Amino acid sequence: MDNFSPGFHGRTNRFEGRLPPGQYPTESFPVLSAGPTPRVLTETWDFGITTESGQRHSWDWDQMMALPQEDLTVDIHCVTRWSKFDTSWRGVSLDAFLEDVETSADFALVHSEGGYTTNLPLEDLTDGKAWLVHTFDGYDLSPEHGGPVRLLVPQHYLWKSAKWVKGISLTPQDEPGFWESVGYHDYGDPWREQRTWSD
Ligand SMILES: Nc1nc2c(c(=O)[nH]1)N[C@H]1C(S)=C(S)[C@@H](COP(=O)(O)O)O[C@H]1N2
Ligand SMILES: [Mo]
Repeated sequence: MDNFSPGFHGRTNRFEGRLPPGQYPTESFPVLSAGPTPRVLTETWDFGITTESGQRHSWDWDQMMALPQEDLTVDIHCVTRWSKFDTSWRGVSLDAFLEDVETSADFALVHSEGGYTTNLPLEDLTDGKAWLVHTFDGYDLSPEHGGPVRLLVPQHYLWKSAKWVKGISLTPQDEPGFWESVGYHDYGDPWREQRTWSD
């Protein structure tokens, strides 16, 4: 053990390479909402995808729960600089929702209860990169964190992970969402530190 140093197997090393530039790790889970927390009931919940030709596909709660459920553990990064490692969620991959949706659109505008929106290239919602999640850490997702269902797109800053998600419109052109239209970066990659328009 020539190179043994105390703490080598300790906390700092465990997350090496997993903290994007300008971020700090936190154990807590802050709540960041632009408005009041809406109370969304699973009994009346539904989620719709509308294509560029106006075709609408929708799922109610039971139909969503009947789709393949996945457990995932991911790191999340907020543009306000906190990162949280190994968050665990259960939900449905966007791939499952998009399976029967015919589209040639390149962009998605995500809509939430309450009017919040956020935009992403459609390819960032496919191939196992995005989920609709209803469970956090083994419990029903709380209303403050977007329950009963939020989008989770961990490869982007967390403002792209729309809480209380209710629909996605697929569009040929990129349309900025709520924060993207007032100065947040259009794409929001934490590893390239794309926080604002000037990044
Ligand atoms: N519908 C909706 N989704 C939202 C927001 C919001 O205000 N409304 N805030 C975004 C921002 S800026 C962040 S950082 C994360 C915060 O998620 P949290 O409150 O679960 O930490 O949610 C994102 N999703
Ligand atoms: Mo945020």
